[in-house]
Amino acid sequence: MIQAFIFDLDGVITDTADLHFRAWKKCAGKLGIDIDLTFNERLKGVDRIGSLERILEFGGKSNHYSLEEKLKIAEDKNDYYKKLILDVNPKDILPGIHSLLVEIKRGGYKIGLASASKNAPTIIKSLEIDEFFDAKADPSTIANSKPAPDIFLQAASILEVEPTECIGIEDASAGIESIKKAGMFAVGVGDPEYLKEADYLVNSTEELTLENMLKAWNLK
Ligand code: B16
Ligand code: MG
Repeated sequence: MIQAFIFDLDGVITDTADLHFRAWKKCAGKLGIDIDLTFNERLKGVDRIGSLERILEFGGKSNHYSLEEKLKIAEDKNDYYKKLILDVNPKDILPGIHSLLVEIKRGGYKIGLASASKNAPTIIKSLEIDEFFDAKADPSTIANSKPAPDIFLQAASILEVEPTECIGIEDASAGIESIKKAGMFAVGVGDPEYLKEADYLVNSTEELTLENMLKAWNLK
């Protein structure tokens, strides 16, 4: 039986990808690297330092910076990103997500968060949906980021449920891989081209309902 639903944040609950992109574009520009929205797809669900590594590789500058310098660049990006998320408010919740959280809670299921973002707790508060979450995995305590299963497993462990009793919801291919490796049922939101491994796929958050997800799980 399903006991819990574990959500990714960026791309599932709200769309912070554009804000991450603006912050990275500014920092990458200072390094002489120009990134575009197509490249940005490769940063979704990837943690902060992992994102910087991908940007440097894209710009052919993988070996140009020391670890200390990279940490400073990542810190600058985060300072700028934190300014951008000051404006986040309940209107930024993606369509259908608030009613889905209400529906899941009414159904008696637990709700967890498995975001790679260290800013996730702040964003969840700004969206005014903190009360729905029974557990939030802490990415700063996780050894291996997505696509490793660690973050989804930590959320299940805090919720005190087995991974097989969880449905994970993700928009990024690294995230779907993470859910599958954790042994959970994976719901993908977005482009089938990137999310081939999902057990159940919808085009947008509006199509996510408790009934559809449980139906898909029953059919698996
Ligand atoms: P931060 P998710 C991810 O969020 C973003 O998709 C990714 O672009 C970002 O680099 C990562 O969080 C880390 O975020 O720099 O705020 O710690 O999709 O896992 O909710
Ligand atoms: Mg995401």
